[in-house]
Amino acid sequence: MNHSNYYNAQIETATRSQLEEIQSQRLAKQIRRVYDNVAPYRAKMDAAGVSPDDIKSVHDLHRLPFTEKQDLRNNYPYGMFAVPMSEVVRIHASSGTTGKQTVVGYTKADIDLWAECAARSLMNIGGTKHDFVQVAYGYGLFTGGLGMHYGSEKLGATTIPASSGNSLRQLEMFRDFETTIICLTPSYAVSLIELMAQRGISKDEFALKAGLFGAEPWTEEMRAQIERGLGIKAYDIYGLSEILGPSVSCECTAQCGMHICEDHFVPEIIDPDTFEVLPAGETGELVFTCITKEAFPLIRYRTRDIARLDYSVCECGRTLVRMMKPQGRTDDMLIVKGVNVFPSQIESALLGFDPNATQYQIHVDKGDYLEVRIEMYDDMFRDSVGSIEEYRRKMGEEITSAISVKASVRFDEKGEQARSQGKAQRVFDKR
Ligand code: DLL
Repeated sequence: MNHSNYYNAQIETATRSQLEEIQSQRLAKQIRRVYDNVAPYRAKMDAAGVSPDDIKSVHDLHRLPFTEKQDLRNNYPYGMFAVPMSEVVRIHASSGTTGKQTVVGYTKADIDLWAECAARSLMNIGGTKHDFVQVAYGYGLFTGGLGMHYGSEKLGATTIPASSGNSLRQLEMFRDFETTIICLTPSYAVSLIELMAQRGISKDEFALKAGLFGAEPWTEEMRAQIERGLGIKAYDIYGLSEILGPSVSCECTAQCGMHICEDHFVPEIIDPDTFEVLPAGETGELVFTCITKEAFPLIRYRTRDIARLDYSVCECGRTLVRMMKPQGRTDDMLIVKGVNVFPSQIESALLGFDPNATQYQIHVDKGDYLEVRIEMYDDMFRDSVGSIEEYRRKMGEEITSAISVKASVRFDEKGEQARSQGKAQRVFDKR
């Protein structure tokens, strides 16, 4: 084993029992802390009849009550912080689609552990201090920009704080600053690839080798498009503000699931209806417990993301559990004519049929009628896909068979749909 491949070899290659030992110690301490310092947690634990003394190991986790987004709203903005605000050196916030935004906070030590997780992510994909890392996630209350920025600096790479937007400048920076690693949302990457084609800019002008793409669901088919369009390896990175931001988990060069920083975040998979903890390998809602964070340590937080965990040792040598690509959020799941539909299923079918149909929207109207609107691109009907009517019919069939509910296809004019510079809005549910 070559330890120079890991940011923290001791943790990243620990045996399961070593990891559980570390997790258990940290969890017990954390539960005592939150019980003593966070009134809503104390109330919840008292109501559930659990005392901090009952929590001695990770195997006791299931005894603790869950935390949900509503708890954060009820205690807006700082009611669930576990340290005095004088210890909080930064806050971030996420708006979400409904209700008040969620405010999260970090102590100095929290920022350090976040930077380490983000540095691990970059190292997972072969990053070193010799890399030029262009961070094109938005900087600001969104965690993407500053999260990856600190990680890149921690790794010692040359960090380019581009933020998102200003797309032509992004491409100029790729070229002039000799960017080797990029960090941005997959939908923004698609917008940049399109701009390259429009401006006659070739990927050969760049020194890019890899990218960390996350903050929204994306499919294997989309990965293939991004890899082809930019001539790089495209890796998946996951996170959420409530738990940390980017780098809760990240793929390695094996591209087969994202290693969770389990020394900081203990994952569970539950059945979202019965709340029962599911056995390893089953698909369900991802739940995280923060065992080291000081300012905002959520316990058994229900992410609403649907995923599966794989505890087998990865070919990269890391033992940290891998979460498979989240299928989507329970909140984003559409129920159309009584059938559950994830937007990612539609993306897979769409790009499986036509890899260039990367600009699309999903519309559902009051009559439960599902329409996929695909933006036209140059030469769309020239090749194998056939005439416009043939394309519409075949694509409709592909999507219908993937989601088991009737879908129709409509073409939008080139340039009609809004381009993403961050998280793309794909679903327009008018019901
Ligand atoms: O999106 C943090 C982040 C920034 C992750 C940059 C990766 C890269 P939030 O804005 O709080 O935080 O949104 C979190 O986005 O619960 C998932 O539903 C979704 N999400 C994040 N990463 C992925 C991913 C950031 N790789 C929510 N695949 C999460 C699928 C993702 N969904």
